[in-house]
Amino acid sequence: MKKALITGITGQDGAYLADLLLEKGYEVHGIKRRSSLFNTDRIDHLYQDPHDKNVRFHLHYGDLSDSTNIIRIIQQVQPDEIYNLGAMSHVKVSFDTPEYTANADGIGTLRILEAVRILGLTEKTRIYQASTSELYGLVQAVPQSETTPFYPRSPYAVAKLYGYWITVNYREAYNMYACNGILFNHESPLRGETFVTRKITRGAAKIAMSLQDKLYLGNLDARRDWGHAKDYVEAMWRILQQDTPEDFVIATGITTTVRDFVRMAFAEAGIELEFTGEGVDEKATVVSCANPDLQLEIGKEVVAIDPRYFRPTEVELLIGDPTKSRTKLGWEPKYDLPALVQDMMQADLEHFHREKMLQERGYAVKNQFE
Ligand code: NDP
Ligand code: GDR
Repeated sequence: MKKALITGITGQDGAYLADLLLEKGYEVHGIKRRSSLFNTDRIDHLYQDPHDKNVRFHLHYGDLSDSTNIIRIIQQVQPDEIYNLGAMSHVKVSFDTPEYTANADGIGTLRILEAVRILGLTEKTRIYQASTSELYGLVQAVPQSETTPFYPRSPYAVAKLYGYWITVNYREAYNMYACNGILFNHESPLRGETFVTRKITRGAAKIAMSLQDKLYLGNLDARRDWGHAKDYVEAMWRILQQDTPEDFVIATGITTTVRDFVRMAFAEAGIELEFTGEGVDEKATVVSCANPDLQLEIGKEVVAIDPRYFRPTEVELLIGDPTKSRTKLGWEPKYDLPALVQDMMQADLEHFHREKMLQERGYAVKNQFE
């Protein structure tokens, strides 16, 4: 039985990847951080009682900023594959916590590679590094492929640039099976609530349920190449099953503005929007509502701009070239953007429908921090 170790198992991708590897018959080990509240919501369905026989899912406390802990866990698990997904992954927040981001996302990658080298596991253990389309940053050429030059535009992207190159360097210097997946944005109903797609689907669902008045966003002109996380974790696994270690771009090849994502999300709830105004004065109002159960006035302003969500330096356009992954990995995404938006909206509409019923019966308190 193959053993996999996943850092960042409590995150969006960690949860989908753990599902996939368990289905494939792996023994799966994950590193979770200690937190004052439970942080395992996304993987609770995978829990196996450690007292049972043949348990194939194990969690270890740890942190990418602690080398001793990383070395000890890798020594104990002796993994065939390591998926390094742990990271401070929010681009905007990385401007607030640049040093921590460099430590976790940059040096954290080095810690994994060094642990494998120190423990003499270079021939046994294959390593996947979660690299990102944010490396391309300021547009040099489109679509972006494995050979497009990088120009990172945030402390997050700069930290990930170190992670990318140290992975390449360890592959070349020590003959390790270490690969970068340069993944473009991928989303799902498990996406963190402050990334733009999930913020939009949650906002649209809450506005439809009259649980929220307005959704405040930043740059609506930004374009992203959005896919579904379920498809992208399959690509991660395929990258580690090749004969020779290489780096791959994983993307759909289609780019869409944030504004159009907003339109599509509201349309899933039967709400048609019209955008007017420019820059910070841009807003979206309701033009029609196909669902008679929703109490939404025509003309109501439901989306506005809050400059708080602008970034000091922005990545305006991402569009990936998936040719290499399609030809060499045989990877094809199953979800297109409309299917992704539908999946996310259905989940959030269901969630907030329940939430509304609980609030109306006095069983739930509105979370003011949302
Ligand atoms: P999430 O933010 O959902 O998950 C990040 C995970 O990393 C969480 O489990 C988090 O733990 C953990 N983590 C954070 N800091 C540390 C640390 N210091 N030590 C150990 N673990 C830590 O991200 P995604 O699942 O979306 O992304 C997975 C990886 O892929 C990340 O590295 C991200 O940068 C990268 N990536 C993501 C893309 C995307 O579009 N989703 C695209 C390209 C790359 P906790 O739950 O406790 O916070
Ligand atoms: P990104 O994702 O920065 O691409 O990083 P995010 O969803 O945060 O932003 C995408 C684009 O939307 C614009 N935007 C807003 N973003 C947020 N979060 N909130 C808003 O209110 C808002 N309004 C507009 C942003 O300016 C940006 O242009 C994600 C992360 O998962 C990284 O870890 C990963 O490496 C990259 O995707 C690929």
